[in-house]
Amino acid sequence: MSKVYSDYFFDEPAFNTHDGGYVPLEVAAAPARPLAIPPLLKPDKETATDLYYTVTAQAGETQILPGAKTKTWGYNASVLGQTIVFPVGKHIHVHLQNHLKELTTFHWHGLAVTGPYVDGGCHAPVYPGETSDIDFTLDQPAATTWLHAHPCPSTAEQVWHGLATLALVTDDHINSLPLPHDYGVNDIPLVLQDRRFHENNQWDYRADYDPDGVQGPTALINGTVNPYFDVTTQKLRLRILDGANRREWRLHFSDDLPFTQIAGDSSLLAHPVTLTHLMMTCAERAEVIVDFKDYKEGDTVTLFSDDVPIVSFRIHVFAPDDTTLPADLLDVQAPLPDPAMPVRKVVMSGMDEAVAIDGKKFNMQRIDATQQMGQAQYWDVTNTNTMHGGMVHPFHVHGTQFLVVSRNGHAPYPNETGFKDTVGVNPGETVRLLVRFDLPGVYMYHCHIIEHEDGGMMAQIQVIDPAEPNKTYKLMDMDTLVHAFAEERGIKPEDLWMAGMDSYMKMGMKM
Ligand SMILES: [Cu+2]
Repeated sequence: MSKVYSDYFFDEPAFNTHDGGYVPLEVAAAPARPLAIPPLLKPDKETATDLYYTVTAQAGETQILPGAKTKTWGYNASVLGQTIVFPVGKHIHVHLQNHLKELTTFHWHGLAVTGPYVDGGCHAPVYPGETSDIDFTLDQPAATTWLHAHPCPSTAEQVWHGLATLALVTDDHINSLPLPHDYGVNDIPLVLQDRRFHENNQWDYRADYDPDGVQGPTALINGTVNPYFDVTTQKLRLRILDGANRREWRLHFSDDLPFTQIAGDSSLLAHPVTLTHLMMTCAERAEVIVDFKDYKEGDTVTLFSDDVPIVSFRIHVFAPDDTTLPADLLDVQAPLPDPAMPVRKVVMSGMDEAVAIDGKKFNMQRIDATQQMGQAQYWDVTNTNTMHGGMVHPFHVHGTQFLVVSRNGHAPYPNETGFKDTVGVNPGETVRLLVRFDLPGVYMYHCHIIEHEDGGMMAQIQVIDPAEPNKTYKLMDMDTLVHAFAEERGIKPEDLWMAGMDSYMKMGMKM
């Protein structure tokens, strides 16, 4: 057997468990329920070349705990959403509908699509009752990506309400591999989130607000508290998303059962990696294969985060499965950077309200950097926040899939051999990335502790198509958004509370 890694790789003193404001997970008191499996979203129409979907942001109520239903938001669902499948090469059309009472945006986290409108960041609001149509054709490796709301500075609150769902990019290569492919049976999404339930089983974002990231003591997996899954195959493929606003998940199974990671955020890994422990930072994805060959009907295998059980896998009769993973999963083609190109430096600093990128808070109207389309460049991303042990900032770039080249000059972690779009950066660390954008547009890059991005730990880059070097984009501004949110809520703009605004005001800065 190949090497089995048994550590979390990240710096232990920076784990969120050491935060002053850390909210530990609690063992769920609610009765066990079957794990909710988000249904696959049915296309409106499909031809040999084109695929049409409608995605609706909507409010609803969800029976999460016994008793009162919880008021939640979702995509084509009362909470979270339906899972969307995007085959590479097909021309995809998505009709976006906003049935909420406030504006939202539809951000495709991990998709290589043009910015800033199709990408769906803050520049692409869809107002209540309105619709928008986008279309794109993907040319990227198969991956587990996701859709979430991204309206500044209310991304964190909207995701907290439930606006997050998976989008699976598929291609012929991944479909040809001997992997579990039966969605809902042996190919299982696990969206990891945490919430605090207040009176009447409701969520209260403002009551729980923390500028370093909102947490709750109750783990929700695909929106299910205390879930179990009935295992009917020897092997499971788990597509895990850290969909929490702030929480890190340190995952391990009972019996320290080893599992094999096959994919990260944006592609398969170059080679499978066998682990007993896996830490995920916000917005990261991991696909792992779990082999239950040593278990029998009636056994239960438990998935833990730290020492709290979060999912029970109840083992049933299964047929023997002796398939083996290929030693090489993906031929990772690293783009060649121009040696004359300077290394881009990006500094993530601060904590609480003081968070910033390169000493500045985000401004929607300001372009912080430019890069030529198709040209690979090294980015050195540094986390200077080392006070009290510091914290890991998960750094995300829209519109690209990058490679992790090094961490403080050393090799990246063994499970960072594929393409990624989010990377956890330890305090005092510089992570070198190799970044190439293949499409033009304006793209945001930011910390994915969502309260940090709302609080201004975000910047934007314009990717320039040499064929259209002077192209400009209409960029949203905070005044327009604040007035729209206030009008939608029927209040004066000065009475509006939105999480990120506090961080600007406490620092005496204008958004
Ligand atoms: Cu951060």
